[in-house]
Amino acid sequence: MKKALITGITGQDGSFLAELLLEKGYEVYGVVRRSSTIPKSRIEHLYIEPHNSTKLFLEYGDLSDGSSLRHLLSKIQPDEVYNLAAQSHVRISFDQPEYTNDVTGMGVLRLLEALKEYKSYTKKDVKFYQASSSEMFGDAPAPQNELTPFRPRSPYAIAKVSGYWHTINYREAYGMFCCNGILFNHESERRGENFVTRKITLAASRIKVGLQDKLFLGNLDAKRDWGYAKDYVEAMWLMLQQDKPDDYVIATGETYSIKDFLSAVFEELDLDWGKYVEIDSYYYRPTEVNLLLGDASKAEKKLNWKAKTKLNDLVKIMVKNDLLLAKQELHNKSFKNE
Ligand code: NAP
Ligand code: F7E
Repeated sequence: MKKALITGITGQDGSFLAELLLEKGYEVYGVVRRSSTIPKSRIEHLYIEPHNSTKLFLEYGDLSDGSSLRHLLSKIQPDEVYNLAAQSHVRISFDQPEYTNDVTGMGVLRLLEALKEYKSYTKKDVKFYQASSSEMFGDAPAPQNELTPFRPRSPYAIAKVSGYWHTINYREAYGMFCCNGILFNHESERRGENFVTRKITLAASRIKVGLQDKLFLGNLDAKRDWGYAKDYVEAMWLMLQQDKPDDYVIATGETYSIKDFLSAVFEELDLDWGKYVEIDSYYYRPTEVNLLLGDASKAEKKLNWKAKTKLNDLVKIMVKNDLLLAKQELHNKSFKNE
């Protein structure tokens, strides 16, 4: 039975990847960091029907703590390591640039060093996936593919560029099986609530049931190539099943503005977004990435991977989930008032 170690298992992608690997018969080990709350809502369902997983194990560790990473490798002896952990919020990286660089950039180096050391005494070449990002392209001209030079425009993007190059360097310098997945934005019903898509689907749903009357947003003109996270974790796994390690762009090949996404969500709920949305400069970034549009033809050719979920279907999935949450919230509120 194969063993996979996932950093960032409590996040959006970590939860979908854990699900996928458990379905494939893997034993899955997730790294969780100590915090004052227990952020496990995205993976709790894996312990109950229909998953009922007895092959999912959580271990404490942190990308800022190299010794915890070395300890976990020797304890678990994984076949594959997926590094999904990061301070992943672009705007917040402007508020916390040093911290973001430490976790999102240096964290990759710490993990790769731990893997190199592990290889030196076990001779085992663990396969390594690095969660690289389309943010690394910044304002490089679209469409962006594996050959497009990076022009990062945030502390987050710069940290990801460093993680990307460390990954390639360990592949070339030490012959390790290291891959970069350069993933364009991907969303889902499990997306963090302060990323723009989920912020919109949650707010629009609460507006629909009368729990909220305004939604404050920043720049509505930026364009993103948005896919569905469940499709994208499959590409991560495929990269580690190839004979040779390589780097791949993963994207839908379609781009839409935040305004387009807003319209689609409010239309799905029969609402006019113009009546509810206000612009708040707080959400603007000092430097913006205006246009991301990925060309995933290499992944299509070599991994036989293609995005399955189009934007309208993604909107439907997210709105359905968040409308249900809003209705539950309303119900709980009226129940308490009785
Ligand atoms: P996410 O929901 O923000 O999840 C981030 C995960 O990293 C969480 O599990 C978080 O744990 C963990 N983490 C944060 N700091 C850590 C630390 N110091 N040590 C260990 N774990 C830590 O992110 P996501 O959307 O799933 O994205 C997964 C990865 O792909 C990230 O690296 C992100 O930068 C990258 N990426 C995402 C996208 C996208 O569109 N979603 C696109 C390209 C690349 P807590 O639960 O404790 O906070
Ligand atoms: O912003 C604009 C904002 O925070 C998208 C991360 O997963 O994908 C994500 O990064 C756009 C930007 O995602 C609000 O200015 C307007 O242009 O949802 P976002 P992101 O910055 O693209 C990449 C690929 C990653 O790697 C990252 O980890 O939406 N925008 N108004 C807003 N954004 C937010 N968050 N909140 C607003 O109110």
